[in-house]
Amino acid sequence: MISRDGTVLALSGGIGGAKLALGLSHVLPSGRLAVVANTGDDFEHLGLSISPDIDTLMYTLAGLDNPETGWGRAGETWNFMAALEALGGETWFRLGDRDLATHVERTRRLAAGETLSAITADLCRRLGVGPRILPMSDDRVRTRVKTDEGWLDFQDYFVRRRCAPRVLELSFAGASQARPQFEFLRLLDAPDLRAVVICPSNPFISIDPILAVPEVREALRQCAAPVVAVSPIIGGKAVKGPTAKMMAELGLPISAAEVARRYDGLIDGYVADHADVGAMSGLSVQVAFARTLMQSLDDRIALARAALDFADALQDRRVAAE
Ligand code: FO1
Repeated sequence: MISRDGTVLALSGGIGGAKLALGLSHVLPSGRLAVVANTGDDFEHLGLSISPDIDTLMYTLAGLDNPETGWGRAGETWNFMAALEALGGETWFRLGDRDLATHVERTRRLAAGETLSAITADLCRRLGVGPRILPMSDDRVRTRVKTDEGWLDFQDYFVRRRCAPRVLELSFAGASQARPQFEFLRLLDAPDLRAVVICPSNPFISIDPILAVPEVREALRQCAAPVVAVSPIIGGKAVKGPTAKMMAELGLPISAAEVARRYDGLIDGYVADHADVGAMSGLSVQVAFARTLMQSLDDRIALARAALDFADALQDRRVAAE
């Protein structure tokens, strides 16, 4: 039986996803929120295993995140980068001195045979993160971007090349052999699941990798709880990052409705911004409108509440219709 005090499962990647995850963490008891993190952005760099979307979530939910960049830690120092530069090392991917500890410790524990899930759970415990952060899989999945300059690894495209190359196609290497993280699938099937919230992350590079893991799409379709997605597009523009540019390069209309159409069949509801009130016709899913621009903590909390209220209302309608 779906209940108001059931667990909420959020799917998140990147900075926008972490913002809504923070809002959800303020409106739900820790034990009632689990956030599935995209791991397609992960890569090996300087001999370190780096998981950006896990770390962005972990630092954000721990209140340690750098508010200017959205990634890495607040109050960072950059002695390691400066020393590496002096030695001619690669410094295009910025690793702060405190952030470095996370990568060194994760790399050590992965090499010792621990799973990404176990390491993440322990780092979260040590950093005081209440909600569960679940990698989408403990198997290796890597987003690769086919551009007009050939195939690029994700961070090469996103950071080193600053998303400049034209995107022709995305692939998620390893996804077809990856197993969904064990708790992720169990939660989707749990009778007390209250809702699934797809955060306003970039659908192509943050959410699609999660959906590419076998059984995830089917589990979302079969999910007894309402699945609600929040639009990453406001008034034809992306809030941050390359979503709009990618949509243009992939020949897609840059609109909140287009993203809703891409989730069609997986979601029961879609939260779009008030700016798109006139632009959401012809959709098969129910649409709710809210302020989806998250500038303050209150914005994050209000949007989290709006998404959960909408999911609860969808569930009530389902029950009434039965
Ligand atoms: N993004 C950048 O644009 N420049 C960086 O130098 C950079 C370093 C970095 C270090 C650790 C980390 O967890 C994330 C970092 N990011 C950086 C962000 C990262 O590339 C993106 O957040 C995700 O991969 C896409 O959402």
